[in-house]
Order: sequence, then structure tokens, then C-alpha cells
Amino acid sequence: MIGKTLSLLALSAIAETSGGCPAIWSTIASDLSQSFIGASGCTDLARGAIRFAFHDSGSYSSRTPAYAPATGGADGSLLLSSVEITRDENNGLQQYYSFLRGKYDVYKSQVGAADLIQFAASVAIVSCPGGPRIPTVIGRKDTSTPAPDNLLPQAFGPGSAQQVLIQLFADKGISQPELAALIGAHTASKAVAEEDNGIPYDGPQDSTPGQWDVTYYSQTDSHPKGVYSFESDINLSNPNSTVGQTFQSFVNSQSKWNAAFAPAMAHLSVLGIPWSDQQSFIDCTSAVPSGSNARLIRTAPINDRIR
Ligand code: HEM
Ligand SMILES: *[C@@H]1O[C@H](CO)[C@@H](O)[C@H](O)[C@H]1NC(C)=O
Ligand SMILES: CC(=O)N[C@H]1CO[C@H](CO)[C@@H](O)[C@@H]1O
Repeated sequence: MIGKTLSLLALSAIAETSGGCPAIWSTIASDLSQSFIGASGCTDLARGAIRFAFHDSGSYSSRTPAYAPATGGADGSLLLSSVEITRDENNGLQQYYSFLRGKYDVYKSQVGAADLIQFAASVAIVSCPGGPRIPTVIGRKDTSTPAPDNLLPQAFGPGSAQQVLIQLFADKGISQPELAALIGAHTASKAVAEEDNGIPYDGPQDSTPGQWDVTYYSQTDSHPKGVYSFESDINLSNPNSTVGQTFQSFVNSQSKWNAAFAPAMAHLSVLGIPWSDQQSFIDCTSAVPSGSNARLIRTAPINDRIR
């Protein structure tokens, strides 16, 4: 009798971790970590996961009521519609898209696409040594309706001007200090699909793309050999604006940046979702490995792009 009670308790512990987060999310965290942690820090799939989460949620704009109720935002459409991934703005994300489709097929009876996309980004961020644990919630609604087009930022050309980018993000509800913190995700970036005036412009955006560090913030202005700083990032870093002043305040200040990045990323992860809907969301932060635990999960080194 006692034995039976114990095994029932054990079962309920498996079904739900503390705080009501379904245990499947811990399984998914371990699974994804295998692909996100490599010999030199986080992998190409991890970088893809972080950018993919931004490109799903970042398609939201308060200026597109005409598209309601499919407003864009963190709604899974980048994974569920076959159209969105083929857009120019999503070039470079196809490899991760295929990877995540495979994972979604395994888990879709238990989890939604929009949640999987944002949860995977949280796991990816802690897979880069130094990355903070993002407050991570579950409960988003999915849609396969493609998000409105042309609402993601451009790295080169007129779309990369400071004022254009500030306004683009303001329309999403993202403030200049939040933008300054979020853009630091390029610490883990290795561009593969860029060109500037017809010339390929591919490579990492700081000298340590496997690490979650503030090297990006100092190197965006100095861009040493082998570092490919985007025009957009250089323009945003100009200290003649709030975004630029906040950007400069993160130079050599990892703790300050991590403290600003985590809440800004949590905000990005729920763009376009009415506050009333967010009331019923479940906190699954505890299912995201802490940075040091994430390293232990790694089994085999994963190959990385050579660039
Ligand atoms: C002004 C805003 C932004 C612009 C113009 C921009 C532009 C770009 C471009 C052009 C790439 C290279 C893609 C490729 O060629 O593979 C890239 C990569 C990346 N971006 Fe951004 N981005 C912006 C904001 C953000 C934000 C807010 C996040 C997340 C919080 C983010 C996360 C990433 C990541 C992780 C990568 C690396 C992807 C990879 O290496 O596969 N970016 N971004
Ligand atoms: C800051 O300088 C850039 C040129 O480098 C300019 O495009 C931008 O409008 C300026 N921003 C402000 C707020 O003056
Ligand atoms: C409008 C603006 O400031 N554009 C600048 C963005 O950055 C590039 C590269 O630094 C400049 O050439 C543009 O003039």
C-alpha cells in the first residue's frame, strides 16, 4: 500500500514539475541541449533558435490592425506556415527550421509550436556560456496564417538607419533600452546570408560567437579583422540616442547587460499576445537548465560552421 502511494507520488512528479510546468518541457530541454551545446560554446542550431524566436514574435506591429486577428507576434506561424520561412528576411534560418519541424513532430501532441519556438530560444541562450536564464512562459495560441511581411529589421541600406530601427521596434512596444539589450544577441551570431552592395558580408558579429559575452558591444565600433558588424548595429550604437547610450553602457559590463537582456527577451517572447491571455500562462523557467547545468547535459561535440 505504501509502495503504491510512493509510486503514484513519483508519477505525479514526472507529470508536473514545481509550479505546474508540464514535465515534457524538461524532456525537451535535455533533448535540445544535445544539439545546442558544442565544443566551442553554443552551436549553429542554437544561434538559429534565438533568431528564429525573434523572427516569429517580431513580426508583430501595433500598426497592422488590418491583419487582425492574425497580427503576427509569438504565434508559431514561422514554423507552421510554409510561406514565412521562404521570405528573404528569414534567409539563413532554413537549417534550424528543418531541425525544429522534426522536434515539433515528436512533441506536438503535448506542446504548441509558438511555445516550442520561444522555449527553444531560452535553452539556446543558456547553451552559450554566460547566457542568462530567461523568464520562460507557456500557453501561447498557434496559427498557421503567415505573419505580415516586411516587419523585421534590415541590417544594410536605408532600413538600417538608426531612426528607422528605433521606430520599427517602438511599433512593437520595444523601448530603446530594450532594443539596446536585445541587439546584444548578436554576440552569438554568425551571418551566412548577407551582402552589402552586392558583396558577400558573412561571418561572426564578434570574435567569440560561441560565448554569451559583451565582446559584441565593444567590437561593433572597433570591428577588428574577422568581425562583420552590421550597418544597423553600428548605427544603433551611436551614442547620440538613448539606444546608443544604453548600448555603450553595456561595453565591458556583462552583469549589467544580462540583467537588462533577460526581461527584454521575456517581453519579446510574448509580443502580440493580449495581456488578458497572458494571465493563464504557466511559468516554465524552472525547466530551462541553468547555465552550468546546461554544460553537463552535453554528451558529444557538435560540428559548427567553419567561419
Ligand atoms: C536591428 C535589429 C536587427 C537586425 C537588423 C538584425 C539582423 C540580423 C542579420 C542580418 C543576421 C544574419 C543572418 C544570416 O545571414 O544568417 C542576424 C543574425 C542573428 N540575429 Fe539579428 N537582427 C536584429 C535584431 C535581433 C534581435 C532582437 C535578436 C534576438 C533577441 C537577434 C538575434 C540574432 C541571432 C541569434 C542571429 C544569429 C543567427 C545565426 O547565426 O544563424 N537579432 N540578425
Ligand atoms: C545619430 O547619428 C546618425 C548618423 O550617424 C543619424 O543618422 C541619426 O539620425 C542621429 N540620431 C539622432 C537622434 O540625432
Ligand atoms: C542613416 C544612417 O545613419 N546610415 C548609416 C548606417 O551606417 C552605415 C555604416 O556605418 C553608414 O554608411 C550609413 O550612413
